Amino acid sequence: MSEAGSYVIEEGGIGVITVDNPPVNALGIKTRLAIAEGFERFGGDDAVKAIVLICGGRTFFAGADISEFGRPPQSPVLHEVMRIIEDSSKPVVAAIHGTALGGGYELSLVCHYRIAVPSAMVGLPEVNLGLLPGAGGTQRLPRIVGVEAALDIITGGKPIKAKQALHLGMIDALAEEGKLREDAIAFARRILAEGKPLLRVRDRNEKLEGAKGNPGLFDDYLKKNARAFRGFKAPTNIVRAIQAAVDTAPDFEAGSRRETELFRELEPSTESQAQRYYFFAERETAKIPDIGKDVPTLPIQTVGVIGAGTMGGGIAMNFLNIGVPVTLMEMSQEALDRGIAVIRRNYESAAKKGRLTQDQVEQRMALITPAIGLEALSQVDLVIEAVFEEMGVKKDVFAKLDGICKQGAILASNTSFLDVDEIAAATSRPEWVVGLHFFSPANVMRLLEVVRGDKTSKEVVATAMALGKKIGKVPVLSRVCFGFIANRIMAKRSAEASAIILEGPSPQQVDKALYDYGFAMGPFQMNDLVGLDVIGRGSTERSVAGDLVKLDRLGQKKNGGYYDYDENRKATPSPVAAQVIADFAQFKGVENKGPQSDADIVARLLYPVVNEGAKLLEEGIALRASDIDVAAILGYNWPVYTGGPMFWGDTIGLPKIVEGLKALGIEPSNLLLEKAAAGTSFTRG
Ligand code: T1G
Repeated sequence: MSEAGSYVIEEGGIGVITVDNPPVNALGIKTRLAIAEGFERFGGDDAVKAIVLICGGRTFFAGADISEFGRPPQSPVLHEVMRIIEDSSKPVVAAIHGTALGGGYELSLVCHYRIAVPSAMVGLPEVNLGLLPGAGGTQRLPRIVGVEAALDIITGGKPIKAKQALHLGMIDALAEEGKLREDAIAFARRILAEGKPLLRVRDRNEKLEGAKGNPGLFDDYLKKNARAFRGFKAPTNIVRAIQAAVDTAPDFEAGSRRETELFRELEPSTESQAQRYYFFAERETAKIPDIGKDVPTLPIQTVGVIGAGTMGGGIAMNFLNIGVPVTLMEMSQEALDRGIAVIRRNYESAAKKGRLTQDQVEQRMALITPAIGLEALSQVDLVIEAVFEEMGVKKDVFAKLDGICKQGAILASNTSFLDVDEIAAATSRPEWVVGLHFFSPANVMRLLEVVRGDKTSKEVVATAMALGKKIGKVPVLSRVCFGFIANRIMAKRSAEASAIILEGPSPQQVDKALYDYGFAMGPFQMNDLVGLDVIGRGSTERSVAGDLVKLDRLGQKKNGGYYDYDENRKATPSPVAAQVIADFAQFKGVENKGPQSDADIVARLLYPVVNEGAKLLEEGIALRASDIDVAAILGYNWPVYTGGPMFWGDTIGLPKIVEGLKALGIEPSNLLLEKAAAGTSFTRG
């Protein structure tokens, strides 16, 4: 008897196979054995006329077991199990709840029918793992939804709600919420009563006909999506696998062989290893060694946000989105009105794009209590301060909050760099003070750095981490240091970028090298976008950016910056900026070393980031290397197919990183030296 399977024959000869393998019924060996046993039992039993395949727990099969990749396969492998189902002479109905994803949805496609509850979602997200649906998804889905829809669904990798899936034909019927088992059994009975011949998805070829003899369709699709697919291998292989389905139809096996070839190209690739690593890394961040599930989290039913500017407004939206009332506080009515108008504008534009209904916009806006003065925050459960980034201002605010807020309120600062312990010391309740560092735009960026002060209590940390997940963020725990995790390591990239352009490489060459590495844009394009007056704010030291600002060159918004811009904001190299850089290099006494290769530029800018990450681990600021990778990927769009700085450093090889740092005159951290010497890694176990 399989550990994860149970088998019951219901009235009318409906054999129900129930698989329950927490947490998500991933198609690991236990799950596969349970399915195989069920078909073993019911296949040969004349009392069974039809079969329902359903899962216990929170979801239908959520895909292949990602942790099994790269390990020797254990029989029965997924393909064997799917063959057993697809060869069934009895109708098989997949009963779907939760998220039937990847191999889970592919497994439902070898069943004859699919029924789902309205809250269910289905999809083929393998592209997010640098893979393609390797269990027939690229061959069967186009046979159901057509080629164009299949191209979007599989390269997009997003889950699809049951109602939309029904419309597309990805499922055949909707069950009543909470009555999946009964409705699936009733559906099976109806199928028997109708007595229709069994039709397998693999034998349906009519939807492929239109694309036959139109190879241009696939090349055009890749061209149209070149920007989105840039640097990723999987999307191209997905398109070619779907093309193979069209070219080989009706020979399903031929298409399936091509799919397997294209899958096998991806599985061992560094990109896919990096994206599979990242999948688990994102889920690891919430695990804090000294704070177990026994530490209670505190109820957060009301929130106060101080500051209704860009950050404060964005922060407030996170809580409004999950139905938590927010007291939004400013010092002047004009600032408050402006902030609330921006929040409304954001929601209205989401409604225009169909992401929200007008009712939802109004419901969220109704949750805002505008307020002038801190006294309005006396009863909230959590206060998040998003005022000017200056220690004196912060300490003054927290000292006042200490006298106003109820006992048991959490006092959080959204500071990006400053010392949370020093802020906490301005209160009589440092154990209730924590950093909640949002990244701008705060209602969009998924990274939330939770900064744990020396005195922050475990309950407050646990509550902050859980709240981060509740508002749809990925919470990464940081101890106190200047810049915490993401800003601190990426400041190294900025510093090296500012230094290297004094030695010869132009801003455009540096930006191109990092763009080709995989960043959405390079540091100088970014600086021009943010604004050179903002970048240099607070710094008294002379810099190229400062010299450009003196010429009233503020970046894209005014007169150009490192680049010149035409009326369409198209960037071109700037002779003025080149002269400013040359003058500054002379002022600093830096000699021009002539041209450098893109590889040298990448090493110069990114090896120091790896080194700084190693220091974060040495100093105990970050809990684990993968947290640093999550922070860089989510906070700075570090290309996910490299795995992030630490995974990438391991890919390059730590001895090479050490050698490169020394050649740059940069002292490698002790931990980096130790690992390089020992031949160990940060992220490879
Ligand atoms: N394999 C192994 N473990 C998995 C897993 C999977 N597919 N999915 C989730 N987990 C673990 C996860 O690590 C966490 O563990 C726990 O389950 C809860 O996950 C052949 C090749 C299903 C929407 O890509 O999208 O099929 O931290 O925190 O927020 O073509 O998990 O508790 O120890 O994410 O409720 C394709 C991946 C695989 C789906 C649930 N499938 N999973 O979200 O919980 S490749 C996927 C998810 C494949 C075939 C191809 C989500 C979820 P722990 P969670 P959640």
